[in-house]
Amino acid sequence: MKKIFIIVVLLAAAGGAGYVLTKKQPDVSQQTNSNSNPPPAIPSPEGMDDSMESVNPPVTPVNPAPTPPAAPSLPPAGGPVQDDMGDVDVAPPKVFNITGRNFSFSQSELKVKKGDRVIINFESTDGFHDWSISEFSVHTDRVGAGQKSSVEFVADKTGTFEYYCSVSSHRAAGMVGKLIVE
Ligand SMILES: [Cu+2]
Repeated sequence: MKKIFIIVVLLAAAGGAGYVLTKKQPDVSQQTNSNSNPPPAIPSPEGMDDSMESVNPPVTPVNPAPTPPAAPSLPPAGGPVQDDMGDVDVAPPKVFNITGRNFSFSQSELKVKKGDRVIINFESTDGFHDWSISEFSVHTDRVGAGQKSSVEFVADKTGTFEYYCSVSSHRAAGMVGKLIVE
């Protein structure tokens, strides 16, 4: 009984070992392949000397770096130039489109700021009228129904001023409005 048991154990062991060996072989070959890679890496340390030498030259480029800080100072210099342009010439005028008829204006109150350039685009829709304001010595042409006339002036003083139609007794008839300069 013992002999048979031992034989069975040996056969099983041999079969198991053979199975393990066949399974391991491919693994071993793969490991050897991966192990063969490191050797080529050995020459790289020799290349290290070359790379080390090349590292030294880059030290000089580091000095030019301080120049960029000088660049940021330039944009502030450009800023004031834009401000000068914006303040003087670019301020848009205040434009009002007003119509007149017997006997009123389409708007009875206009508001602007002192120093504003004011443009009045006046059109008569009914009758013969104009748009006048004595304090600024300006008025549009007198125009009939369907006709237009414009006038431009600078509101160079503050206050509330009456604009009116200067034709006949239209002002007394109520063809008036208020220009408020703040
Ligand atoms: Cu009128």
